[in-house]
Parts: sequence; structure tokens; C-alpha cells
Amino acid sequence: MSTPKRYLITSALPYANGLKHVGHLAGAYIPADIYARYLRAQKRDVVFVCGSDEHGTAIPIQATKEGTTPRAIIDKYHEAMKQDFEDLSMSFDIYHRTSEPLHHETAQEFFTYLNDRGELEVKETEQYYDKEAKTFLADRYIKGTCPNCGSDRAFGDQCETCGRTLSPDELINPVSTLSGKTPIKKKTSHWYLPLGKHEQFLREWILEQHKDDWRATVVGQCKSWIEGGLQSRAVTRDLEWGIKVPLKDAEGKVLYVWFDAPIGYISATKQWALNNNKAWEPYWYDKDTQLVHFVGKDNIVFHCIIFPVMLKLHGNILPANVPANEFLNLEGDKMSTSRNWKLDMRDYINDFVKKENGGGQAVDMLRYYLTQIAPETKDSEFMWKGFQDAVNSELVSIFGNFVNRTWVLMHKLCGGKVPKLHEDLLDENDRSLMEEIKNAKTKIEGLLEEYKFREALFEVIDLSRKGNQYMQKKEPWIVAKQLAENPGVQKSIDNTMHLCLQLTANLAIFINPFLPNTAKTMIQMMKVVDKMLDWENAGKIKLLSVGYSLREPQLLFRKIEDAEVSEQIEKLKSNLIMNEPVKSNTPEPAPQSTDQPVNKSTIQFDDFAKIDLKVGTIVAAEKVEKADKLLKLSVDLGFETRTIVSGIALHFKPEDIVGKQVTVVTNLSPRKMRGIESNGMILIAEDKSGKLHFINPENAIDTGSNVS
Ligand code: B3M
Ligand code: ZN
Repeated sequence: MSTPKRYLITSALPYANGLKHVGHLAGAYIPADIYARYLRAQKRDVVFVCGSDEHGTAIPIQATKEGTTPRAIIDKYHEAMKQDFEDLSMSFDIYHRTSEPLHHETAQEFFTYLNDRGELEVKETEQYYDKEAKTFLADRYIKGTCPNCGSDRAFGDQCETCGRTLSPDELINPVSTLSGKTPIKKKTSHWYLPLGKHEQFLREWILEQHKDDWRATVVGQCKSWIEGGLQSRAVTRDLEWGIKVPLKDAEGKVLYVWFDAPIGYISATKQWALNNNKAWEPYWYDKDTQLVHFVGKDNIVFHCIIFPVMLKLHGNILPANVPANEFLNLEGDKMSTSRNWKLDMRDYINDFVKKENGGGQAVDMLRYYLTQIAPETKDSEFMWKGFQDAVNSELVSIFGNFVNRTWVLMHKLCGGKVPKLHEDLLDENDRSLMEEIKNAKTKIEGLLEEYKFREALFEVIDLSRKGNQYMQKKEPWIVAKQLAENPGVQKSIDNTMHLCLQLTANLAIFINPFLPNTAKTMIQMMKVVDKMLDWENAGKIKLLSVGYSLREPQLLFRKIEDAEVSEQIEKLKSNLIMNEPVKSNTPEPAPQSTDQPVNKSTIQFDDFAKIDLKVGTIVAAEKVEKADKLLKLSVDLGFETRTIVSGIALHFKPEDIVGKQVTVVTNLSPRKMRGIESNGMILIAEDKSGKLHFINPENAIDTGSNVS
């Protein structure tokens, strides 16, 4: 395959409805950043775009939760996400936003183009309408039973239990999450993209043309979509928040968020071109452009099926690849925003990056670990202990150690300068190291071109491991002991140190796409310019000139202490919100979303008898600062009044529950939540609509009564 003339790299546009966690970072951002940095080092023409996705029901839902306007929500989270990405060294050429007028125009033009050419169908259908709330219900506002797995907590757009994408009509027993009532059907017309018409194209393009070069997980998902029968997809919605449908007879209708969001990649490119006095068109029309979308697995269908059909109809190029990642779990459990079982980028930034001068080391430690465990072929797991091991036994003990030893010995044995290479004295070990350096280039390059970032990074570390082994074999510090008697051995020391230095220069080039801050520190130590990091220099042995004096060593990585690991695990556990059942880790949950009840395994009566259940009366309730889901309750148990922190703030107002009787587990060991010690747990039942109910006696009884 010939090298493309230019590249357009995209990372999924995150919804501006909340902070994003490290699972998002590992899935759609770090791999794209590695790829973009690698291509730039290759001197290829590359534009890397991203931005905030500011439409869709996720935004008004969050606004309601926070008691503010959608506009305030997008402004807040756009800025926050942009900052987080900058703090973690993401090298977007532009971080745009879909609320920009340029994007609205671009999306409207796209819609008009397709509509004018008869590529969209208008259909009048009956859609769910909430009579009480006087509004058509967006898919996310409807809950019901999943036709696929039977979970009774599926949403109108997706079942988060089995991951299946749904339409509201497929839901069994639909209920409005706004009013808790069964919605009625009301007539409305919408524009549809008839995917079925494009089945043949999709089959050929994905299942034949790309069956070998796309990830198996991606092709597999596309296949099941295509085989499952491609339905027409509505591309408009009855909503207030969004991009207006650019037609006279479309009052109150907006473009569906998944229609406008991917067009956001195009408007971002346009804005980048405006800012840089470039043309944007070649990136979206020229067949010599390689378009690559980096996304998480839940976005596959939109990037492999729906958006490509739109692009084809609009005359644009199609993605060359969509290297989607699977999900990242955390400490043995699915990441979840509603249960607060997650590690936000912001938390890591505050706890590690901000605590260090410059912060580059901490950024690279996270980038390293997330790449090492990248869920490229299957779900993977973020473990704090694993993070510690990766940093301490790979970055510190292998890579950092090699560079540091080289620098210290070069200063001690070669006067701080690059020593000469005496070609006539090269031995077997020297030659094989030189060979390894050359081979590494071919291997790493090949893996990066195939989007195998984990393996590519492994090869980089492996090369530094080989450096350590080489040094161990040559033992220049031992050879130096003979210097007094035999000054001729200096030549052998020179050769060893010369090669170790050239290897370090190569390591800087190789590590640069992955850990850019580390590469920067390394070029400072070598006193060379950024240009040395150009990929064409990789594999060469003559990067540092003989006689050139080098700076003092700098510490590349610090160790992660046990205390830091336990502190993080403790924090995670104490932030966990109880009373929210486990759910799958689809990225953005809707309000009140909970999962299918799990049938737990049988226990003995004795086990049950260990639980002390009592009827308590809530005597005071207040919100917990900076925790929108937590209420701090004072519960009278007859013999004493306890403080109990409960994750029910989104469901109950403090003033409404004072005086209510509840069932309390009184002998749970205390746990701290947001610094408040909670002494017990309130039992809660959740109905089909996601509403929570206390479990209490039919009629008020004595506070402190036993429950058994
Ligand atoms: N905002 C969904 C997500 O964050 C969506 C991606 C848009 S990419 C065009 O998973
Ligand atoms: Zn399901």
C-alpha cells in the first residue's frame, strides 16, 4: 500500500456533561495521540481533531441535575475537559465544540445536501409522548424491558446491561423517566436515513475490503449489525436543545445528536484550517487522505456504519480504519459514573500531576500504564497495584535505570562527553546491540502502523532492557579498574558508552509518541534540538556526535510508594456510592439508571442472622457538599441516633424525608464517605421506572423495632 498523502485523525467527541475518566482516556484519546505524534515524527501531513459534543439529551439531563441551563453545562464541561486533555499532554491540533455556529452551519448544510438529493425519507410515525410533561420523549427518557436480554432497566436508545442499541419501540413496558407514567403514542414526522439501501455497500466495504485490516472486534460488531437487518434511522428529534432542522416545516425539531456529532470532525477541521490559513477540503474529499477514527466499542456502529453512509452520500472519503477499543474496568469492577466507581482524569491530575514540578513525569506514568493495559482486543483492568508495578518495575527499573546508568557512567568514565567509537574493536555484544537498535525501528514502526500500541510500547521497553543486559555484559565500571595498569582499555569503555548513548538517543525517538514529556527531558540531557526526535533518525547509530558534551542526568521517573496505592484504593472505596446497583460501563448513564437485579447465591440462615436490621426514623437530612448524590442522614434507632450517608440525593429531597421510617442495617462496619463516617445502611427498593422507595412498616411502629 502506498503512503497516504495526509492523515486526518479523530478522537470521539466527549459529551460535555461531566468529567471524563481514565477509561475514556485509554479508549479514544491516548491511542490517537500516540498515532498522531508518531505520524508527525514521520513528517507526514497530519491533522488531529477533537472537541466537545454539546448536543443530545445528555446535556439537558445534566442541566436538570445541576439545577442550571444547558448552556451553562456545556460551557463548564467544555472548559474542564479541554483543560484535562491539555494537562495530560494530548496534542490535538484543535479542540473544537459543536455549539459553535460554524458547526451548526456545517451540520445543517450536510442535512440539506442529503435531503435535497432525496437520500433521506420523511416518515410520519407515532412516538412516545409524556402527557404530564407535555413533551415527546427522547429515547433516553424512556425505560423498559430489553427485548434482547430481558433486563428491565433498558433505555429507549440502548440496553446498558447487554449493550444492545435499541429503538424505543423495541422496549417492552415503556415508562417515562420524567413522570414515571406510561407514555402515550402521538403522531410526529421525522427524517430518516435509510440504511437498508446501503447494505450492499457496507457488506463489500467492511466485510470484504476491511475484513483483515480492521480489528476483529470491530468487524464482528459490524457484521452482526448488517446481518441483523439495517433499519432506517431517524436523524431528527422533537427536542429543544440541538441544531435546528434547516427547513421551514420543521418547527421544534433538531438534528439527532448522532447525526451532528461526527460532522463535528469536519467542522473542527474547517476551524483548524481557518486558524492556520490552510485548506480543509483535501482532508475530507481527497482519496489520498487517510481518515482514522479512534473510539470506544460503544461508538463502533456510528463510526463504521451510520457516519460512513452519510459520508458516502455526501461525497466524502471513508475512514481507512476505526481502531475501536474495548472497555477498561477499575479494581475488579466496571467503571460507573452513577456509583462513582471511577478514576476521573481530573482526580489523577490533582493527586499526581499537580503535585510535581512540571507534571510531565506523572503524565507519562499514566500514559504508560494506560497504553500497557490498553483494551485493544478485550476488556482490561486498571489496578492501582498494577500501575505501581508498571512504573516501578518497568519505567524506573528498566528504562529509567538504563538511561541513568548510561549518564552517570559517561560522566564518570568519559568526562561527560560522547566518546569515540573504535570500529576495529567492536565485539560480538556491540554488534548485536547495533543490530537490535536497527531492528527495533522496523518492529515498532510496523506495530504502530497497525494500531498495535501496546505491543509497540513493549518493544520500546524491551530495547531498553537489552541496553541493561548489554551494559551488564560489558561492565565498563569493572573494566575501568584496569585503567591504571592498562590505559588501552579506555577504548573498550568508550565503545560501550558510545553505544549506550546512541541507544539512549534512539530510545528518546521511540518513546516520544508514547511519553512525550520523557522524550523532552531526554533531549535536554543530550543537549540536542527537537529535530533529533524525527522518526527518520531512528535506528541510526550516529545520532550523538563524538566529543559533544552532555548535561547532568535527570531523574526520568520516580517510584510509586505503597502508601500512594493504598490511599487511592481507600479513596475509591470511600467515594463509592451505595444503594446504586451495579451497571455495565456504557459511558454516560442517564439519571436514575440502575441495573438488572442479580440473583445472588444461596446463603445459610446463620449468615442472614448476622445482619442486624432495625426500624429507624429519619430525624434530620442534609445534602453532602460537593457530592450531588449523597445525603447525610441522622437516623434515630431507639437506643441511639446514627449518622448514615446514603446515595439517594437524586431521588429524595432532604425536607421530604424527615420523619420517615426506614429499615436500617445497623451492624455494618463504619465507612467514610466524603470525610463523613457512615454507621449503617438504609434499605432501598427500586421499581421498574428507576424510582427508589424506602422499605418501611405499613403503619408507623416503635423506632428501634427489630426486623427479621
Ligand atoms: N459523544 C458518545 C460518547 O462520548 C459521543 C461520541 C461522539 S463521537 C462523534 O461516547
Ligand atoms: Zn439487554
